[in-house]
Amino acid sequence: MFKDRLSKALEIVKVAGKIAQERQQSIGLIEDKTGPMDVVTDIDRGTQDLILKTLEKDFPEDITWGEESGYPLSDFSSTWVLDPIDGTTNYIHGLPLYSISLAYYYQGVPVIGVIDSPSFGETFYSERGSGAYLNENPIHLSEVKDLRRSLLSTGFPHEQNRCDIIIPVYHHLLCRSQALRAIGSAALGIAYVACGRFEAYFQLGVSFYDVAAGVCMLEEVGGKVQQINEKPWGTSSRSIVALNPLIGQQLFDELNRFQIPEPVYS
Ligand code: 2AM
Ligand code: CA
Ligand code: CA
Ligand code: CA
Repeated sequence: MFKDRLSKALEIVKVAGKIAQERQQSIGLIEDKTGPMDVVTDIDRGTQDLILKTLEKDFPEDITWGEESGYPLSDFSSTWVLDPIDGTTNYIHGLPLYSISLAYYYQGVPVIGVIDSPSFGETFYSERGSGAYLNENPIHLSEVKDLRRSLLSTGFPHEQNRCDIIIPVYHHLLCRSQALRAIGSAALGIAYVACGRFEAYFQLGVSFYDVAAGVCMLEEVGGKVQQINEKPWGTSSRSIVALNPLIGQQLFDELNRFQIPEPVYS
């Protein structure tokens, strides 16, 4: 149903990914948004511009929006949602763990997800009802059934109050899983759950544009997304647990011991 949109999205995200990769050694201006923990580069803006303008030309009836658009989004009826560089901090430090994450929402549901990881030559993508793929090959969840054999992944929140809440949870899970990683790109973290590298990705303090493409992909392979308080995930959620259902109950049994409050959208 969305084949034209998926193929255009794949084409332009890969072009933008190549440019981002080439420019990583010569980024230019790095500006603080709210402070040194929250920065934006000319590459974030340039990538967003290129992708959204291309989509606007081909699909003029669609709404297009990106993290750097500078205004809120409320209409998810036929809407492209872009995170032009997910993992900007890694990107400016020369690390390969960053991605371009593009989702297309139809009637409030993310139905296309594209996550490009140019450093590794990996493009993850999905269309609702057609499965999820990594470079044309179908991907699957892992078969690990035991939390103690699970590789969990997270993103550290920037905000002091969220750190205070989540650090004891990290400590608790470190003792009950195989290991815990923070890779610095929420989109990649969820794509890695969808392809079986991680059993779960969870984070306190993310937005829909960080995770929408990953949500589409993960649901396609039978994965689940919820808020950290186990309630359903939606566009206004500010936390996410993206997981392999085989360990879902075990992980929530541990998370629920902490009664972690869902952050208020700001
Ligand atoms: P960004 O690089 O696009 O800003 C890092 O923990 C991951 O979480 C990145 O994907 C980062 O996206 C995202 N993120 C978004 N908001 C965040 C926040 N308030 N604190 C920490 N990470 C955040
Ligand atoms: Ca950002
Ligand atoms: Ca992001
Ligand atoms: Ca970003």
